Amino acid sequence: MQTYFSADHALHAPSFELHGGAMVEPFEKPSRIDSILERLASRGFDAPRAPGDLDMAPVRTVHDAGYLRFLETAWDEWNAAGLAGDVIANANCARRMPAVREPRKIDARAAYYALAADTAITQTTWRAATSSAACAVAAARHAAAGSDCAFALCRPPGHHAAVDMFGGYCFLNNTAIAAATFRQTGANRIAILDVDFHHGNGTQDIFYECGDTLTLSIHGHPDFAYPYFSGLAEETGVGRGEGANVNYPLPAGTTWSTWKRAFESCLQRMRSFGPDAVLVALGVDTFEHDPISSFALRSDDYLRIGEQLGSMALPTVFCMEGGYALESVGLNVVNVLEGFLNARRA
Ligand code: SP5
Ligand code: ZN
Repeated sequence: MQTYFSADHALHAPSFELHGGAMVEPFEKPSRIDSILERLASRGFDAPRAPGDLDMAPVRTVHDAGYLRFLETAWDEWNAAGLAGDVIANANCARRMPAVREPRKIDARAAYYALAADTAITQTTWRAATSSAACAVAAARHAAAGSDCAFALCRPPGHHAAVDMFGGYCFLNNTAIAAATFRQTGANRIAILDVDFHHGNGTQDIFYECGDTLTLSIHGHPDFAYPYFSGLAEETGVGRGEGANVNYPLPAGTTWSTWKRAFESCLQRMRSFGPDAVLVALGVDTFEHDPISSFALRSDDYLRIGEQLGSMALPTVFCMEGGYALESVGLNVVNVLEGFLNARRA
């Protein structure tokens, strides 16, 4: 399994995160990646390859043009306006506000494009976000070119990034960009399975009216879990996308036996959809010791996830999402990949 990885991920390293009424060290930080790289090496995986420069064509099919302009220039404009530190929204479009459109001033535009205040944009965030998406593009190309599978070690993550919103530590939706890349190579039907603890609201948003992309997400119920305002089972898609979005909101404390039932239902839905390729939004913040999440999967459970995905026998690209238990994130991620390869070899 080839890994794609860019050292430029480390260019995104905000100095704080607003969390539970305090400014804390961000949970989503560069050292998460070191733990995964170390584990890949110690388990004998091929050395990671750097992706080339990001091809913006698939990105433009996924994200709004004004949003991309904003992301690229936000910090410079913020700084030029004399604002302190990094770009962080202190307002959002909220219920019944009638003037939802892009305003003019940079702090107002940050509020327009942000879905939450947990995510800051630094001077070099754009470079990190594009390097992350480039890993997803390179992995999709590698899998489409006949190697069948690849691991995009994306950072920052992507699944909360919607057509025109950033937040949840995400800026560009890497799995959606990988799907657009697969489409450039002729794949038509694509399944995106999101196993991160948090609902993949961005991926759902991007493909909500699309019937050729099956989006599935297993996550903490929005009654208690971020991002709170999406992820219910009744969100099934609209128009041509009706029936092509599937949500599995699960209770706090969910262990393998419950999680596995939702997962097997996903695999069943994917089989009947008949995808040409599978993308996995691989978050391991479902781990029992994750500091910001509340499921209780164990390290061995990730082997089982990988095995079942491998048994689907479809071109598969894994894109890294969340997972914040630094001491175990490498083990858990690599367990998924090893389980996958074991099933493929069997
Ligand atoms: C990619 C990804 O995993 N993004 C997650 C973003 C979550 N940001 C806000 C989390 C708020 C969690 N509060 C939980 C309190 C636990 N003590
Ligand atoms: Zn997550």
